Amino acid sequence: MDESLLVVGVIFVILGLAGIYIAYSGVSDTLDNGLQQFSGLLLALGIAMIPGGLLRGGLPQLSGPKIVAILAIMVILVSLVATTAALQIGPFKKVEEVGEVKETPFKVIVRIVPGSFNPQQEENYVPKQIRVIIGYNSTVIWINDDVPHTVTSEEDLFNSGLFGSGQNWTYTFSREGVYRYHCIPHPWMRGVVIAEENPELVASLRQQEAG
Ligand SMILES: [Cu+2]
Repeated sequence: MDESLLVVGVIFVILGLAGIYIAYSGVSDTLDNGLQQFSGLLLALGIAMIPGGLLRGGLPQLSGPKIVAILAIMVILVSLVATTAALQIGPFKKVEEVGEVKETPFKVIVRIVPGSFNPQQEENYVPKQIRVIIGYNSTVIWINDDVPHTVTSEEDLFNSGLFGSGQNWTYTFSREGVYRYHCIPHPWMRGVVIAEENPELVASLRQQEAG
């Protein structure tokens, strides 16, 4: 057994896991990507080192306080990972599927009217407020007839990026909620999508499609 290799491996695993959990806890948006990659690398290195450390020079003798301590640490780490996986928290948190859902049979159009770039003009997103039924008409198409604009969620749930005159951007809402949005270059442009459930309506639509 090569104790120093084993200890370094365990330390790498601890640091790697800590980094991954910190990155997924949402402490810092800007750090996240780099931290995730670096931590993943540390974790992989650590995991590769542990068997090397354990097995170098013959099978380990499972006695002595050091090996017991290292085994205890590994048991704690494995249970931590298993618990968070079971609870679906931290890195196991499910990714929101908003935006990856199928377009609905009916669609609602919001126009970005000419002159929207002008803060003095009241009309920009027309209509400013819409109500949609999830699965029925919750696919919304923004059609731009003006200079480039964005459709950007106040809560970072969606962002069209800039799209120019004559272009459009489509987004399908799949969960109930009040979705406020604005335009990044022209923050006075504001709109809201109210998405509601109506299971009866969606069910009758399915029946029509089937029949
Ligand atoms: Cu704009």
